[in-house]
Amino acid sequence: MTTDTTRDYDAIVIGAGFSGLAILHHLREIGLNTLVVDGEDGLGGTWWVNRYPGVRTDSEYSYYSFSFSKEVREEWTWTQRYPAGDEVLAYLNFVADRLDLRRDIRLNARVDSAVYDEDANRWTVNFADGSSLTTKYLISGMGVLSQAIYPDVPGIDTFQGEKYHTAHWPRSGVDLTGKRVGLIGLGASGIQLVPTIAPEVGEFFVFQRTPNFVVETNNDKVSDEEMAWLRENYDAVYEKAANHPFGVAMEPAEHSALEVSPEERQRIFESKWNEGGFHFANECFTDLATNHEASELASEFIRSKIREIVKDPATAELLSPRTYSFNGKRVPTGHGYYNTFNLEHVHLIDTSEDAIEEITPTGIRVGDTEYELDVIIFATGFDAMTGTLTNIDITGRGGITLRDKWNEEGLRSNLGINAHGFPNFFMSLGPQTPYSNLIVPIQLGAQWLQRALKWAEENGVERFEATPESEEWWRQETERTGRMTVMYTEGKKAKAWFLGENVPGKPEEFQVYMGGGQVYQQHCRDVEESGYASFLAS
Ligand code: N01
Repeated sequence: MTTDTTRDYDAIVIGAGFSGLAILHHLREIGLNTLVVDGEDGLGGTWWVNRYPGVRTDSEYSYYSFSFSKEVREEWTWTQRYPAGDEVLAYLNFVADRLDLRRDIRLNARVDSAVYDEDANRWTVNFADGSSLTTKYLISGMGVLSQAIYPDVPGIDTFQGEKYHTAHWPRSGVDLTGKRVGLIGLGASGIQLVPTIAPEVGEFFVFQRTPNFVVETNNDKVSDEEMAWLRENYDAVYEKAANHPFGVAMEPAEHSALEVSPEERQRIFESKWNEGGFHFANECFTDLATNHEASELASEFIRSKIREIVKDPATAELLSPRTYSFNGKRVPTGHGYYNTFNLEHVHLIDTSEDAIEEITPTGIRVGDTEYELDVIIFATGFDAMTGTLTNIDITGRGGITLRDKWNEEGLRSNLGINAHGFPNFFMSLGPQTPYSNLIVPIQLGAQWLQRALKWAEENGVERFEATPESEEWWRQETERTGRMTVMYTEGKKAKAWFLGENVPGKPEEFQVYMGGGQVYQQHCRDVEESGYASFLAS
């Protein structure tokens, strides 16, 4: 990196993924001298880093993209309904080229820390190579699922075979042909990996602690006609996604699952199951995420599908969640997932009661049984939402880091955008932002920030910072809405990252806002219309 340490920027954005690109474009439009920095040697953020076999979107192509650039909309062509990782990465590179973003992106520039200087009202950003830069506005676009974690299992470092984490998959690929492979982790990542690598591995041991409700996508090619239609209707599609609680361009359901006849319910479940993916989660009924009884009906439907697909009844039962109901965890999409367990060399190992006790030099031990392995794959997830922000020292006023603040006060932010004590520090997809197709809050967040900073610059506002009252309000609102969902069903609560429960020692708090993306956007507009009243603007 050829960092010029004398340079002072108007804005520095950490992270060159969807967030970094959108923010760079929007801040340039208002004349701010903006630099995006990223520790990796390629742009793309999540899509650059997550290269495991089978990685792809679980939102559909039509709304998994920016809508703000007419050029990009006109010239880019998606080929699959659920684009693979390579295709999304190619899209992001296309965006960077088409919008001429590269000249303000520095790669191989890993940020170690950032410190606010109150007297100068400047942030100093310190890089791993010892260099530093200063900026008025510091913006995190570091991603919500970027800080990978490994399981807390003894002996993890003793394994003598090959070890991979899905989030750090070698770019050169891995030859698994004929090998004895063990997989730990069956969230969205593991579930995409399973059917993709199963055909090539010799023996496949899939260690499952908690089963998931997987909705199959029925992925398909995007036709020329579909792409032409999308180009004509981009704004309407985007508008629909922006008005949807989960940021997907789908029709809101009209009825409760409890108010229709069993026959009608079955018909609707079947038709949305066949449409695939999140259509099932979002379009069947209004209350599959908020009413336990309704969600149990959907759960039973999926369990019946698992029994239909998986030939061995004992395996089908093991794959069927019983301790929580549908939507109680983030729903993963499948690409032949359940069918994979019909292959003779694929073995599902239940670790729900007999936990993985140890990783040995030669394999994984569960109870008295040791599974000898050549390769162990960890798909064990992330320290979500806060991990990237607390893993480096972001030091605000009075020498307090974000990590210290959240450890001492609990998770606090104003709409996930900014935290008290951290003037002019903004977060794209900060904690307490919506649980959603993330492209929507990324784009709308970049546009909100553009207007807020334009207002600040035009009105001589030098410091922009959340009030303590706004943080308290948003903390309560995030908890209140989260607890209204089936994620929080008493006695049936799943252990999941959106409550922080996948990281030992992390307090149980809603990491994401569950009150709906469209409600969240209304709150953001209200703040703007109030002249940013919930921010200390001085
Ligand atoms: O991680 P996860 P992920 N012993 O935290 C298991 C997004 N995403 O990387 O459930 C045994 O969901 C753990 O078991 P349990 C998406 O938002 C999107 O898969 O705690 N198992 C679980 O099965 C997603 O939600 C896409 O019992 C252990 C797994 O590891 C988020 O990223 C694709 C264990 C972790 O699952 C995270 O998904 C991929 C142990 N000691 C990801 N420790 C798209 O499609 C952990 N586990 C766009």
